[in-house]
Amino acid sequence: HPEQQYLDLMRQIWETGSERIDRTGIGTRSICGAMLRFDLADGAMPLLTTKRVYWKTATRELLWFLTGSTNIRPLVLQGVKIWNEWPHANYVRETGDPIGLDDFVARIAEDETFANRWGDLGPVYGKQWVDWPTYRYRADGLYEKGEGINQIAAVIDSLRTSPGSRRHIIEGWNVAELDRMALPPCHKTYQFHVSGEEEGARLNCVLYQRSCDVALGLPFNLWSAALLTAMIAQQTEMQPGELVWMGGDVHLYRNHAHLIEEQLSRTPGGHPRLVIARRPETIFDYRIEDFTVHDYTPQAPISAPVAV
Ligand code: DHF
Ligand code: TMP
Repeated sequence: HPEQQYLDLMRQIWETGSERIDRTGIGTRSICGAMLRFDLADGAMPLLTTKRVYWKTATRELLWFLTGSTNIRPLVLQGVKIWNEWPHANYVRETGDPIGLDDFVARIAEDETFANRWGDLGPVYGKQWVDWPTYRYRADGLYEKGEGINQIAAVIDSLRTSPGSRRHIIEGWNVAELDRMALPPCHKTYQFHVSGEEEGARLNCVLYQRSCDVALGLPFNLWSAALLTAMIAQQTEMQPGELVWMGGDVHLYRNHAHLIEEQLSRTPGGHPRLVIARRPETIFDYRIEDFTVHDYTPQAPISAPVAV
């Protein structure tokens, strides 16, 4: 079963990873470098079955990236909680107001002005993907803001016009803006690759993830990368090919022991398959209702705290 790769990686890190004190102070076991490969043919998805993965939440996050938004408010209004901790921590740190997470999130939902000021994550994925900033140098040596680059639209364009190119890249790691981001991008580089020709063309994707929380983040990251590949394949009239995932610092947090022990005792089952109901005009026109997953009967969810 393709999911066995994930479980093997989890076991390997838990049994052989080196212990380190990380930025969050929780502590991890970590290995350097890992690779997973998944065949996406016929809608096959790397959606874990050994615990329930909230794929609609991950999908809403991906659609939010594609809007270019970096503010958590649109997510909050859809009930998506996965980015709430970072603006909350920032607010408490900057204002000294000891407001709890739930009250902070309620305020983001109710008060748009407050959300504009405190709900933003800085120039993270959404900004870099669809509006990477540029600068135009003037004759006098000063520079002014140029037009932003839509990397998503550019990749779709380059896949259509020169499928054989080795430059189909979406990059999140904008070095000049890292210090303004709540978190520098983890899933930072996507590269697309076309194999086969004409009707048989398949769209493959390599994702490089510099830092990977294997228990909480990776299940979402695999789903989203496969979904983005399927969407771009649909837009460019290709079939989804293979997803190759590569990790840099690949780790498990020490306080995820219960999740890890439980998940490693389970056996994968079933082959979840993605169906996209219609072909929207552009990559920016997908809606959550467009996606369904067949043959997904996961085992029980296993919750664990996210390290902030
Ligand atoms: N920090 C850390 N330490 N790990 C992460 O995975 C992470 N991911 C971020 C931001 N910062 C991060 C964004 N993505 C969850 C999943 C993905 C995610 C953030 C959080 C998460 O908590 N998942 C739970 C609950 C899902 C839900 O409530 O909908 C899960 O069980 O999958
Ligand atoms: P870092 O910036 O110190 O590497 O911390 C980021 C943490 O978040 C790290 O544990 C990796 C994890 N993470 C993921 O695994 N996937 C994601 O999509 C995001 C945003 C974070």
